[in-house]
Amino acid sequence: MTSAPHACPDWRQTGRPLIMGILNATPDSFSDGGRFDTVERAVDAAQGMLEAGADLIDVGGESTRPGATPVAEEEELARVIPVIKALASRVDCPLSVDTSTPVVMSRAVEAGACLINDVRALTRPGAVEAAAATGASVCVMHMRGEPGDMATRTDYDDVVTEVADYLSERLRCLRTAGIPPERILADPGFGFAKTHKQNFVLLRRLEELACLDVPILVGMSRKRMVGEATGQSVERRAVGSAAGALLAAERGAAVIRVHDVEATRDALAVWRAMCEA
Ligand code: 8Y7
Repeated sequence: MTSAPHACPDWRQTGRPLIMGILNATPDSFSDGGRFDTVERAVDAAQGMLEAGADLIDVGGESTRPGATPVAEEEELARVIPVIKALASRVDCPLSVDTSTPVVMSRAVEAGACLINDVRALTRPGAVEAAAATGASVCVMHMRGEPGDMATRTDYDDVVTEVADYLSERLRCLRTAGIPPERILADPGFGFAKTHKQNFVLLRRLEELACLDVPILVGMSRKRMVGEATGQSVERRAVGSAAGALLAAERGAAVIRVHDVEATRDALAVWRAMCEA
């Protein structure tokens, strides 16, 4: 299949929560297949997620898991750009790039991405300018510190207010840079510098983020908050994650970032059937 890369939708008018499938463009430590192998597997994985009901695919080359080692810019480019190029020509859906690095943002959009998903909310030097210059959509997420130290930075008076205040400041910055409202998403950053309880307070009160006046993206998939609630290991968290997706959808989430697309799609289908009855 060859088709032009997909444009992003207007996130404010999707009419239903969209499912963003997670694609890790990180080398498989058990395989020595090299880059080509990584690209082919990424295309297969993306096609599988689309068949299962994903609306868009998020490609990331840097692990943001707590304690992960940072990836050099050249390495991040080498991981992410070939995968986005391959997906843009062979997979029929909008593509997102999970990065905080300005040059990766520019190159990924050139390669076919229409959304920049930045867990650091465009705080690296030059990131706002680079993102604005691409004309792509952006998702700004709340966190504190860096993946290495964020576990200790969980002192909030009121986590919901403080997350909203932070995001509100970042949104002002995006608007000042000229990024139009239909291209902006915000994310409370489940699991990033939050305790178990704070994550669930954020989920319960997700509707309060409507004050930001931008669509909300959430990512809880397979995270520790789901593991602690269910007692399940990371590979057995699909059901718990789908339950989390449902609770977020009910509280107004516009985009849900997940590993287990089929489980999420079915959970959302049951919720929508109820809504439409
Ligand atoms: C999130 C994310 C991760 C999230 C957004 C993981 C890249 C950790 N989590 N992006 N990225 N929101 N927007 O477990 O919650 O997937 S990485």
